[in-house]
Amino acid sequence: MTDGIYLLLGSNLGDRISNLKQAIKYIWSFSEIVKISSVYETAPWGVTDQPAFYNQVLEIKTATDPKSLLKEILKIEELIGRVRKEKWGARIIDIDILYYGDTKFNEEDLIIPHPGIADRKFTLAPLVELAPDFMHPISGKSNKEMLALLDDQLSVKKLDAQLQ
Ligand code: PH2
Ligand code: MG
Ligand code: MG
Repeated sequence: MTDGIYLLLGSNLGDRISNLKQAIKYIWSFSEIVKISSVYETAPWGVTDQPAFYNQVLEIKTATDPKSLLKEILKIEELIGRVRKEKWGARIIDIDILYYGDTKFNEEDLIIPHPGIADRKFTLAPLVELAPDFMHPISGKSNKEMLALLDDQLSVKKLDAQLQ
């Protein structure tokens, strides 16, 4: 069992809250969810001409190795109804592996830690809520330090509790 496995959920199509909840329900089928962040409403990053996202980070515990974890995740995305079109385009659900403990993994279809962490407030804000002092296994910087260093002007707002 590896500690410190963090997943990022994102949705910007359909009923975003319900999509996140469905993902959480399916993730329970192969792992224990240890912590769940607030939901954040975030301006679209990369391709900006698309609806705002809801993003949320989970800490999980699982015996599933990284490659099999990716397979489970792709299955869940499909079950919820994701259709892949353009890179960074709108989606019902996206589930990304941010960290798998201090594991470094680099293959064509899976890179761990996720290479975008340090550049994206929509990822770092919920991540810092759960794990401010968790250290990036390559840069050695904590999530909190990366967020403080980041200059990303795109809006990231914690959703009111009654809307989550
Ligand atoms: N995901 C992307 C591209 N852009 N922007 C926000 N705000 N949130 C996301 O989850 C997101 C994005 C690619 O996966
Ligand atoms: Mg993504
Ligand atoms: Mg993805």
